[in-house]
Amino acid sequence: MHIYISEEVIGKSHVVALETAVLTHGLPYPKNVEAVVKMEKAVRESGAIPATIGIVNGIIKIGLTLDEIEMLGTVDGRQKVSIRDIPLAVYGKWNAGTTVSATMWIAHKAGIEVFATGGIGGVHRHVEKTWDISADMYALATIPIMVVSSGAKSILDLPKTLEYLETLGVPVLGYQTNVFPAFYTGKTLLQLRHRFETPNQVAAYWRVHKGVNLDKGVLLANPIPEDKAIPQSEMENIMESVLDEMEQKGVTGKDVTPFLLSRIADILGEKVVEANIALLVNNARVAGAIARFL
Ligand code: PSU
Ligand code: MN
Repeated sequence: MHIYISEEVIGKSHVVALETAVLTHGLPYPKNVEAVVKMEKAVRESGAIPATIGIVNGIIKIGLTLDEIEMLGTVDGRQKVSIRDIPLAVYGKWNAGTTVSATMWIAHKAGIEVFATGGIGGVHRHVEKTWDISADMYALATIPIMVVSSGAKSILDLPKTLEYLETLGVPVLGYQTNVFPAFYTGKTLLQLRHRFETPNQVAAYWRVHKGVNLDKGVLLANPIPEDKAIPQSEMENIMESVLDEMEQKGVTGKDVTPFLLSRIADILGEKVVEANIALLVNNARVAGAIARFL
């Protein structure tokens, strides 16, 4: 299958992949475009090359242009593509943003080793009823890429998400933190066993990780900058009502995550979008600093 790779990215080693489900389904326009542009800038400022990945008219692209980013952020009928949807998107000539699972798969095909996102998908709350577990878990278990994220989204069941990552054999490392961050908030009671302090240390770990050939990803958990964080209690106050609303409306499958994120932003307001952008940019910055050592 053909994957288009931009001139700037081709043949380079210090590249950071960026996803676009956050562009098509994670944030409202124009904040979505602003977020991607700021992430690319942060990667560059760290001394690496950003490779924003998405699907344009059925063509898988690594290194989108600004026009393509603007188009994907606005076009009617834009799709959210997870790993299983990639061939459907090519077949149907979709314009689509790629989730963590799809972006990891595409990035790996091009030899990219570092990837920045906001928060990965994971095991959902009420999983015993819904069986909703993100394909991001499966991708981390099968694709050797270093994923820099602010933990997993607070809409998820975080203890179960961590247990499942252990089951799947995916190492979870803290970046300057002893606890697993929860997306909008950096502080939780979920202890991590491994803490790294510098990009250089993480890069050194990554070289060993690759050498061992587990063929699994790594989750590097990087907390949101403290001044932008939203207290977990504020999130928990609204979670049950938002989940009830979702059940009443019959939202399922890949619509779940976009629905929950947008309802939380509706209820808690602008600061949620600002927090989301802040953590995305912070993850891009750290990912760039790690990629520079590769
Ligand atoms: N991080 C964000 N906003 C997002 C996402 C991550 O800050 O919208 C996206 C990612 O692309 C992730 C997806 O892979 O949500 C998870 O969707 P699902 O739960 O349907 O697997
Ligand atoms: Mn799901």
